[in-house]
Amino acid sequence: MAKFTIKLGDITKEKVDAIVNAANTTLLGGGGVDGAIHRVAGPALDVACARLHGCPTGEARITPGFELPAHYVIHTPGPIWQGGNHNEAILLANSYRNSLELAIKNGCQTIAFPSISTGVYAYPLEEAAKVAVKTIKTVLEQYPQLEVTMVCFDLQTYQAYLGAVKRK
Ligand code: AR6
Repeated sequence: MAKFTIKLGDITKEKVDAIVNAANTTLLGGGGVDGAIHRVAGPALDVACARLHGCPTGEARITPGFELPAHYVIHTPGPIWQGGNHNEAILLANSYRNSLELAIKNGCQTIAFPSISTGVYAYPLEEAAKVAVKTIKTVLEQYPQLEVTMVCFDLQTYQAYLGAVKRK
């Protein structure tokens, strides 16, 4: 049976096959979790990302994890919240689903996600958690070997994802 866990923590410390990065469409790094991942992975990640020449919102790209404990980093730009009528929910679901599918294609079984789009990109937390949990659970039904963890950086985020799991 697939495992789905919500935890509080720092995703750069996760010893998993792949961590997901809440990136931007340039893939050239930024603040938030993206900045933290690039700092710990080291400059080789910047070089690998530059070679990818960006990524459209909702799609995903893979690189090695370099100095991170995770083997791979999967980079996905989530949607910027623009009020909710700009395909935000579909694009956010695409980010989760495409990241999982790319991880599976690369033989990953253990995958950790941050809360995509709920920081700088201002996606309302409760709504984002609902989309994330629903999308991850749907993929997990087809892939019983997977172990997916949501790594929440603060208590409010942790509680929102726990709530979304309970309500499902
Ligand atoms: N581990 C886990 N989660 C973290 C960590 C960490 N080390 N650090 C921050 N978070 P954000 P976005 C949480 O803003 O909204 C970047 O500049 C954070 O508390 O990182 O998708 C990119 O380059 C929040 O809950 O990502 C883009 O330009 C969550 O990660 C833009 O920000 C996401 O917040 C993407 O914005």
